[in-house]
Amino acid sequence: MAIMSPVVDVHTHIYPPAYVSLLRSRSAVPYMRTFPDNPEAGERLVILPSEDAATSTARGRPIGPEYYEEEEKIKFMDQHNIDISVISLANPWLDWCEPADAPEAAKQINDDVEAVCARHPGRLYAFGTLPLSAGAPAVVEEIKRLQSLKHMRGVIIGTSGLGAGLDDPALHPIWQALQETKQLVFLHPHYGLPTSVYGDRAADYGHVLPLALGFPLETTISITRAILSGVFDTFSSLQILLAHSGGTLPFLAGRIESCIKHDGHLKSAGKIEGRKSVWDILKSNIYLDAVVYGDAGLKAAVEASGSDRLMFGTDHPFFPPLEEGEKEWLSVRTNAEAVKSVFGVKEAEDVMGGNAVRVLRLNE
Ligand code: 5CU
Repeated sequence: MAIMSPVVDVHTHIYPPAYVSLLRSRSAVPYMRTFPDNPEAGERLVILPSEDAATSTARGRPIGPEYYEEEEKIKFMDQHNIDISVISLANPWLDWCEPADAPEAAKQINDDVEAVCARHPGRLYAFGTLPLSAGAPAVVEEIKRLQSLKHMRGVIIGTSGLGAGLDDPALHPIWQALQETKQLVFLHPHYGLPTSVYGDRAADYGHVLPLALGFPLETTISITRAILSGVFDTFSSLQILLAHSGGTLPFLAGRIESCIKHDGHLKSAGKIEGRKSVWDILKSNIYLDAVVYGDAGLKAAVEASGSDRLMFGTDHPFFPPLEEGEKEWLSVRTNAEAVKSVFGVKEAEDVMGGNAVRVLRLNE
């Protein structure tokens, strides 16, 4: 009888105790707090400047134990038949942290997350957090230390890198260390696009424009800048997992490649020949999660990177059902159904877990 691969969720977040304490101690974004003049609002999480509206005591979004309690993660996994989760700190990580505080904060968060994983053997692994605001030497030190934590399988980073984006040469020692230690980089958006692009009526549409379009475009722009700057030519075995199926990279890869080939500035700088093409990079340096909520996006992803480079995810605890008490999450079902609809049995099994087990060594 064939042995089924476990179902693995590679895109699932947590705010561990050390991070929650930091958020509760702050009054500027990002922070967590209650509002005594509006107790029904409960505790709120405010992570985006646009959520920090001075006129509202119900700012941000409600935050409950599903964001920080490990038992809630396990309960969610059991309810959705997820065998293994590779948990990562949710945005905005330590991007905002004072440089002097960031190395210790990263260490505490990573130790917390490691302890959470150790309490659930075989069910939880993790991507570590980096003290990016502290600069490259501190980051490299934490990357090396992560190797001693048994459940760490890579790192999560935002699109700003050290503050100047992913085409910043100051990131090179970090790419080098990640390549050398064979740690997968999970690239995740947070900043979106400037709010002006959404127009005057954006607030009428809730969070739809920044989440549905801002996040994926942010990821697309940041990885394209990395590609254009030659990151994957210099660090040819660096591996990056892109959130939300690469934003729009799979769909736009042909256009990006064509724009490169038709660019006079790049030609005169001698940067068109001898580089890895966008298509080569998608097939040898990029993994994509399958968090794209539909067949069309998933087909673009598999066409670009191949079914062996796609991995199921949920984005838990974000996108919960709007109705209280619903046990099955629509967001999870939509992603799992798209995998079933697009792939045959063997490929679907790989995407749902087999690829993650292989790539992240979850059977060691
Ligand atoms: O709903 C949101 O804002 C988010 C977020 O902040 N991070 C994430 O991973 N998914 C949704």
